[in-house]
This record gives sequence, C-alpha cells and structure tokens, in this order.
Amino acid sequence: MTKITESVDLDRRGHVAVLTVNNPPVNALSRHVRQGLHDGLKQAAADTAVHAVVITCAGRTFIAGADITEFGKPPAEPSLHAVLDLIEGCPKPVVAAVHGTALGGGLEVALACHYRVGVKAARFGLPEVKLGLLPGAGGTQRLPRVVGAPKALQMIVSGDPIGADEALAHGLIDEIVEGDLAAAGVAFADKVLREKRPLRKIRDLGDKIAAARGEPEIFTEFRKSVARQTRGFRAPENCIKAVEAAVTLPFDEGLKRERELFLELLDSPESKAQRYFFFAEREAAKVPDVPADTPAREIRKAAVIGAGTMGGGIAMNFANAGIPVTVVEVAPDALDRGLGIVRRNYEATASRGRITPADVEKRMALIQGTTDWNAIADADIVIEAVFEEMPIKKEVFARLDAIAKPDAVLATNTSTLDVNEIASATRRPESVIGTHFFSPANVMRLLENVRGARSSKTTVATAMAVGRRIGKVPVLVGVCYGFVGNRMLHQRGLQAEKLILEGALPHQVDKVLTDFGFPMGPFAMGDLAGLDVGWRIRKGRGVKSPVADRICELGRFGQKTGAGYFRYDKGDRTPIPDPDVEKIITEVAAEQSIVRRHIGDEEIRERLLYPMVNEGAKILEEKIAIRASDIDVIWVYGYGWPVYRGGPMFWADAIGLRALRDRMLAFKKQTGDAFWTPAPLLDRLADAGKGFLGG
Ligand code: T1G
Ligand code: NAD
Repeated sequence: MTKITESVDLDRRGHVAVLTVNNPPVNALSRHVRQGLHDGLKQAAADTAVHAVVITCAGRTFIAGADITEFGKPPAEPSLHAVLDLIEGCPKPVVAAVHGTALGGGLEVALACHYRVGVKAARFGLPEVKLGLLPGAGGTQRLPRVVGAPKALQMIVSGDPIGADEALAHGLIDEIVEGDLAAAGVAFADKVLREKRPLRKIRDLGDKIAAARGEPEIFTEFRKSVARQTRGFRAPENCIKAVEAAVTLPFDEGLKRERELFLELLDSPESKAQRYFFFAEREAAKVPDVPADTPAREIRKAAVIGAGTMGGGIAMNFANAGIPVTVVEVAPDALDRGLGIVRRNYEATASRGRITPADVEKRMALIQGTTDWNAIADADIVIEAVFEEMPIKKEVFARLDAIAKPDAVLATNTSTLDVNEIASATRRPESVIGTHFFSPANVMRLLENVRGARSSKTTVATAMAVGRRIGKVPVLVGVCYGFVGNRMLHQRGLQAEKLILEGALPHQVDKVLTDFGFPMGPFAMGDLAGLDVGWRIRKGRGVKSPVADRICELGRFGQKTGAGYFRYDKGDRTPIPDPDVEKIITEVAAEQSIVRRHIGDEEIRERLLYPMVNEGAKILEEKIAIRASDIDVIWVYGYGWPVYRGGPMFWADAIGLRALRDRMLAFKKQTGDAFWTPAPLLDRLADAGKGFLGG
C-alpha cells in the first residue's frame, strides 16, 4: 500500500491497482483528494504490471461531492476536470466501486470511469441544485448520455438520489455487488480484462441523447412540470439549459456550456445562501453543552394527548417511522373525528401513489386511539397537543405525572405557553420539554424543541434524536413567549394588521411575501393555521387585534370554516379576496381615525421583515436561540422562508445591518412608534459594520 496523499492510498491486487479515498466524514473531493487521485492514476497508468484500476472509498460512503467548504475560495490545482480527463483518458479500464452515496462530484468521478459497480444500498445523485449550483464537472453532459435526457433532467433538477436497482436499470451502474467492495471491484475489473471489454467512455456514447435530439418538447414540458416547485430558484433553469446543451452540442462544447452555466451560479446570491444553509442545518443539530454522545432514551412506543389539528399529524410522524403510538382523547367522537382525518390523509397520499394502500393499513395499525389514559403507561415519550390554555395543560401534565412510566419524556406541543410553568405541574420537571411541531405536523419538517429551565440533558438529547428519527429538523430553543418562530412571526403580524388599516389590503400584503419567495403571505397563512387559535391566545392574554377579532367574532376561522381574511370555494384552498373583509378593515380604520393611503410594496416588505430581524437580535441577546443560523433554519423549515435567501438573519446581513437599522429609525421617526427601536445587538453590530453571522 502506497500513500499517495494524506487521503488517497494506492494498493495493488494482482494486475489491478486499487485507489482508496479516505477523507472523513464523507470523502469530499478536497484538494488533497484530487491530488491523490491525479497522481495515483498517473502512477497506475505508467505501471506496466497494472492492467486495470479500481477507485473506491473507505469509511461510510463513496465520494459525496466537491468539498463545499472550498467554494468561494481561489481554485486550487488539480481541478476536478483535470482528474476526470485523466480517469476517462486512462488507457486501462477504470472501475468505480460505490457504497453509501455517490453524490455530485462523486457521481461525476464514477461517470468518468469506464465501468461502475455498487452495493445494494448504494445511492447515486447529483444534488448540486440544492446548493444553488449545477453538476459542474461533466455531470450534465455524461449523465444524459447514460440515462437519457428525461431521466437526467429529473435527477439533476430534483437533486434527489436514486437507489442501486434503479441505477442498474438505467445503465448507470454495470453490476450490483456484495461482500468486500474493493475485492468485488477488482473481480469486476478482472472480468472486464478477461472479456476484453472496451474502454467505454461515456463522452462517446450518443444513442440516448440522439433520442432526444429534435424533441424540444421534452424540455418545454419538463419546464412546465417543475415551474411551481422551482419558482424563485435560479439553478434549475441553468440545469435544464446544461442538459439541453448535452443533447444539442458535441461533448466538449457541451462541457464548455456547462462551465459557463455553473460559473453564473457559483457567484450568485442564491447559491451563496443555499451553501450557507447546508452548513446551518447541520450546525442546528449540535447543542454545545449536550455532546453528541449524551445518552438519549430509546423510543419504542409513543403517545399523543389530543387528536385535533396537531395531535393527528404528530401521531402520523411516529407511525411513518414505524413507532407504535397511542392517541388519547376526551371522548370517542373526538377520537373518531381525529383518526378519521388521519386515515383520509394517508388515503390521499396513497391516491397520489406516494405510498401503497398496504402502507395505509400498516400505518393505521400503528396508531391506537383510546379515551383510557392507562393505555399510555408504557410509552417512552408522551406529546401533549390539547387546547392552548394553561389550566388544561397543567391538569393534563399532572395526570401524565401520575400515569407515565418513570423514565418517560413528557413533551408539550404548546405554541406560546410557559414550558416551565407546565413542568411545575409535575414532580419530574427534568423530564419535561417543549416539542413544537408546525401545521400540518405530518408535513412541516421543523421541530422547535423548547428546553425548560429544568429539562435534563438526557431529555434534550432524546427530543433532538426523536426529531431526526421521525424525519424532522430539530432546533433547540429556550423558553419565552412564542419561542423563536412565533415570537418573530408575532412582530410581523402586528405590522401586517397595521398595514391593512393604513391602506394596503390582505391580498396585496400577501403578494409582497409570495413575490419574495414565501409559499403564502401572513393572511393566507393565518387562514391555514386557523384564526381561532390566535383568537383563543389573544383572549387568554387580554390583547386585541381589532380586524382579526372582528373577523373571528363572525365565526370566520379561515380554511376550516370556508372564510377568514379570504373566502374559499368548497374543496379549494385558493384564497379569494372578500369585499366583506375590506369593509371590516375600512370600518375599523375609520373608528381609529386612520386615513388610509397608498402603500408601496417596498415599504410593505420592510415593515413585515425588518421587525422580524430585530426580534431575532433580541432572541440572540437573550440566548433563546443558540446561534443566528438556528433562527434561519427555523424560518426556512417552519415558516417557508425561501432557502435561496438563506433565512432572515443571513438576509439581513446581505442587506447590511446599518442600512436595515437606519430604515427602522426612519420608520420610528415617521410613526413615533417605539416598536421601531432597534435591538441593542442590532445597533452594536450596525455601528461596528458587522453581521449576525460574523464577518
Ligand atoms: N463538502 C464538505 N463537507 C461536507 C460535504 C461536502 N460535500 N458533505 C457533507 N459534509 C460534512 C457536513 O457538513 C458534516 O460536517 C459532515 O460532513 C457529515 O455530514 C463539481 C459542484 C453525504 C448524504 O451536495 O448530502 O459536487 O457537521 O451530517 O446526514 O459538480 O452530507 O459533522 O462538521 O450531512 O450522514 C455535491 C452533500 C457537492 C452532498 C451524508 N454534494 N452532503 O449525510 O451526514 S457540490 C452534495 C450530503 C459538487 C460538483 C459539484 C450529506 C450526505 P459536520 P452530514 P449525513
Ligand atoms: P385543536 O383544537 O384542533 O385540538 C385540540 C384537541 O385536544 C381537541 O380534539 C380536544 O378534544 C383535545 N383535548 C382537549 N382537552 C383534552 C384532554 N384533557 N385530554 C385529551 N384531549 C383533549 O387544537 P390544535 O390546533 O391541534 O392545537 C393543539 C396544541 O398545539 C395547542 O397547544 C396549540 O397551540 C398547538 N399548536 C397548534 C398549531 C396550529 O397551527 N394549529 C401549531 C403548533 C402548535
């Protein structure tokens, strides 16, 4: 075994040279890996005793792509292109032996090889679009030549990997192998030599792309089919153009076109935001004083109290992860209603072909409904999702304290209430934590875990681990009113109500945020979540929101009642502006002697988003959030902040905190409203010319 570089070893097995990449944690193509492959290949090519080469990786995965931490830095030789040319141009067969994930530049390395084998569990993908990029090392030119243009479009624009079976079916790999991977790679190389198979260079393959030549509708139809989910993203269109180039241009010209399209994206604000977010999401999983090896409770059985809007969705998450879950309700009719919605949701998913009817039954079988509280005595975690009223919450937790097993984690899904006060209703506050899901709970990926003053490290570790296990992105926050997300949302809501009183209309305000990239605006979002939830909270706190209160007094709770700020046709979720609401708004404005005026979109955007950022600064000062990037993860996964804008704190840094702070002061001067007072942290950073994310 020869060490070519710190991360690449060269070994000889008979006439086959084996190049092994070992660059933990995911064998990214850092400069020393590229150097190692480059020099190792040269060595193997020059060695007359070597008749073939296998490229494989140590550790948990094949190469997971270019080293994202190197982006934005001056390019270092050898380039990946140079390495791939060496692989494809090698006069001896080169075989890629894949396990784990061959992603991005990793799949491009495999595509430059003459043959590819993979283990059954291997996955293959080009996820660059998720970083606001495109496969920039020949992936957009080689993949279509193997799997055809339509499949390549689907893989490159979705960024989602495919499994080994599908890869084999599409000719992306030549064989699924078992046992020791390097040995299997060598055996395959020996077979290639024995059978005198040609050096199959994908650059020379033409039949699959020929099939798409003269069929521009493939691209037109594809653009139409992805228009909705790619709205606002820059990278998908460049990905499509690059695949078009693969079909219409000779290989080397296509490669040049790919390069142009890649460089356009590399410096784009969207890709910078999405690359920032890649690391922000991974940082959010880390809790400084709760090391990754802190023992978490094993969750074999779960329970949910309340089968309402949230309880049902929460139960589905556990069933989806194969964990049996018991749902407790006050009465059989409430239970039937709640579990009926759960079954209909599963059947709707099955009707769209995402799960099978058998899956529906399997998951429903994991969800047991009851009104008997003793049924939850053996649950490892209990999540409460009953009405948002403190007395009811405390009564429920006192009862849980009496029934639940000693080491159970007791969690509350409250959206605003004091988790410490809820915990005080038990004799085991160290086992109590907030697990704040977002509506619809079986869909939204964010889980805001709320650490109480007495929550133990094991309880925190368990809540974070459970979150990942049920497919959520858990972020840990502290106890305060509305935690992080709802607390910032509240500031936006206050301004949204003022904006419609002063002259804007709900659909105009919503359009400003949907143009910004949100899936919906504040008013349509209120209608989705149910205006009664906010009304119940306001009444509980003795605060008023004149327009919203008046709408609720009319029984207009949003989508669930067919009308809220907007009205909805039966079975349709499209918000329709309603003159009745405009009438309510103008009446309330008149009662408050507000002279309505034209308000421009720029002002609407600033007044909705700057107060959120300002509240984010206060949240950081109070250490309710561990880091600024956690706030961004919360807003992207919980509230639909467009990922290509990074999140509110990243976005604020991009605008410049001084400019943002000065606009707030301008609004303060204009309105005389202390609401616009910049947070001390914002002021300090603005004066220092710094940002929330350092720099
Ligand atoms: N570069 C640098 N660091 C990376 C990395 C990468 N490509 N991938 C992962 N990491 C770090 C990550 O930050 C974390 O660090 C640790 O590895 C474990 O990751 C030319 C332009 C492979 C499926 O987009 O999807 O190739 O937090 O927690 O859940 O065309 O990582 O421990 O310090 O995510 O098991 C394209 C990105 C690059 C794949 C493993 N490739 N990675 O998931 O672990 S662009 C990607 C992933 C490119 C070429 C272009 C996942 C994974 P830390 P993890 P995991
Ligand atoms: P909901 O009114 O739809 O459901 C509450 C359910 O709890 C009802 O079915 C009720 O019968 C049941 N219930 C009440 N008291 C009970 C008891 N003692 N034992 C068993 N069941 C009982 O309310 P929801 O929207 O699901 O909200 C539930 C909790 O989740 C609240 O704390 C809310 O703030 C929070 N939350 C709501 C949302 C949202 O968007 N709706 C989002 C996040 C968090």
